[in-house]
Amino acid sequence: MVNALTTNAPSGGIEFHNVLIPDQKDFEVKLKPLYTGICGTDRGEVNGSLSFAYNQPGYNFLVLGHEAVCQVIDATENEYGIKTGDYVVPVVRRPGNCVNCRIGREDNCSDGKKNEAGITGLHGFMRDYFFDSPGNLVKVNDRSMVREAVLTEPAKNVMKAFEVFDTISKRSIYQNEDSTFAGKNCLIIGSGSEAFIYTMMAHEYMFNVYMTNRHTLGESKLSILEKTGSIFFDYTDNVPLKGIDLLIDTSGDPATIFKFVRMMNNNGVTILFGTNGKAPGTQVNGEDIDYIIERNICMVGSVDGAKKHYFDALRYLEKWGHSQNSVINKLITGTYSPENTEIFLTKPEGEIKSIIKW
Ligand code: DN4
Ligand code: BGC
Ligand code: ZN
Repeated sequence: MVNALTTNAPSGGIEFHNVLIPDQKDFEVKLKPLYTGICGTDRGEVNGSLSFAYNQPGYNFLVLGHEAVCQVIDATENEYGIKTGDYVVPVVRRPGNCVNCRIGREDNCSDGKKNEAGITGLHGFMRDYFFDSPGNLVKVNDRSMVREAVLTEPAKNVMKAFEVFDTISKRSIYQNEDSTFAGKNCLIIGSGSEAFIYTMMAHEYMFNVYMTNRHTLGESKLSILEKTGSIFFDYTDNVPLKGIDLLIDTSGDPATIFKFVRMMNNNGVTILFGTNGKAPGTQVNGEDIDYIIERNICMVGSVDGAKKHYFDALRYLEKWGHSQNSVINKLITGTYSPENTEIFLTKPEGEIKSIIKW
């Protein structure tokens, strides 16, 4: 028996209780989650709006949790060098049999037959302990960053999305004559944890970075954003930029996305990342299509990330965490106990990332 936070996917609900999950001792490593993060995906599962979530076969519940940092409490010798006492981040996706899954790119799974811990068909990490295979673990070397390492999972999505951006921007000469992106505009729609991580990565590319939402932000979020060197605007009030070179959406709201697609510069890239199956539609007319075609604008979806993106994410988090104006620890805006299931139902004021301490 193990204490766990569970839902019944895809209909939803949330419970913290003692459940029976036989130990998988054939997996060499026993793990104790230290912190797990809560994101839009978990809330979608709990409120029943994440239609693609499903329980682990053989169970009438699903243990939640795909963002975690764990301590290894028991490991047998393994080729990955994962040892008892190590701090690790478990990967979310587990490969199926398609060609992308077989080459370690289950983030690009071709037939949808992969699993995602805590989301699709596999128990997640929000429980007292679980067993896993060492190949599914990414080691956190910087012990001063163990709490912040809970951001590795959301950050790996951002690393993958920028890899997609790199690939697409090879279509034409996209950078400046001096080979940088300096002076080009990146706009990020939404202001949750993924949006904040996107702003930091966009600065690595030397973009002018803007964030927008349909309302203004509280003082603390604004001050964190300002420290990253980014500019916030409430688009219902005014839009202070003229052209957009890289548009990243974390809202999943079609009307907002198309409002800004119509401001894209030639050869611009729009990355669709936010999911909101319940968002109302918007009208797209022939002029919008002409606008996209005539400017070679690319709209691309990006989901998940591969194991290498977890390593990239950890490297950037360490770099940002040790920088002079670091805001990394401020991205964690609240730490809760697993008994407090209300946190899944209502977003706390000013939330960037809420985490659970186990
Ligand atoms: P989140 O914290 O719920 O962020 C969503 C943000 O979008 C919030 O700041 C919302 O504002 C904002 N928003 C909603 N509607 C609008 C609108 N019409 N105009 C402007 N902003 C709006 O979630 P998260 O940061 O954890 O994740 C962002 C999104 O990406 C979610 O939809 C996730 O499901 C999705 N996601 C995708 C992947 C992937 O593709 C990975 C992780 C997450 P407010 O609520 O603050 O007002 O791999
Ligand atoms: C996770 C991704 C996952 C996606 C869709 C996100 O919250 O970070 O790894 O692929 O949800 O299920
Ligand atoms: Zn997540």
